[in-house]
Amino acid sequence: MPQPFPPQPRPPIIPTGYDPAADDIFAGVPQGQPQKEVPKATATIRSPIGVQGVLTFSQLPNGATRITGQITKLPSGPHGFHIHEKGDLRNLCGSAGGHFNPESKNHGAPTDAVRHAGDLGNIIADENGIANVDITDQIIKFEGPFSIIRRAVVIHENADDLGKGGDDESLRTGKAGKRIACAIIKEA
Ligand SMILES: [Cu+2]
Ligand SMILES: [Zn+2]
Repeated sequence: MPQPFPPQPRPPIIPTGYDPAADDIFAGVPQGQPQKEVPKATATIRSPIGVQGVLTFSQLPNGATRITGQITKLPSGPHGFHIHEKGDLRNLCGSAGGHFNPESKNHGAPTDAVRHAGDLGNIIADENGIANVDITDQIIKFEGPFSIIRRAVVIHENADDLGKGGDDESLRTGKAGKRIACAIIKEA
């Protein structure tokens, strides 16, 4: 009778890269304290047709900008929502100039690579005319060439077509129609 092979002793399994000296790297680092967003600016929306609200612009730990707030007394439905170039609200927001566009690009959606820095898409008012705004954007900043400080935030009468309207005007403005409310973005 042949003898079965005797069981071989197994070598101990040592994960590669394990270094006992490196297993306490979190000592002394405060745990469970998420970094907070920092409020940087506010804009108090006003309008000849009664649209109003306060927007807060904050900087997130990853460098993105978050815009939150509630706008009331809007016509229900979507409304183009942009940063315009100049902090000048005269002529019913007309003096605020065009969309903030430091790179001379075409108009687009906030998620497009080709967009104006000021292109923040649409806000949507419910049947009671209330829009709860919560937008996080990677492009607009609080300093440098993409700074929105002392520029204008503008709400339009109609929906922004996000540059998909198929004509030149869509690539310039999104054809969102009249400006119905605006505010200057002021450092908090
Ligand atoms: Cu606009
Ligand atoms: Zn635009």
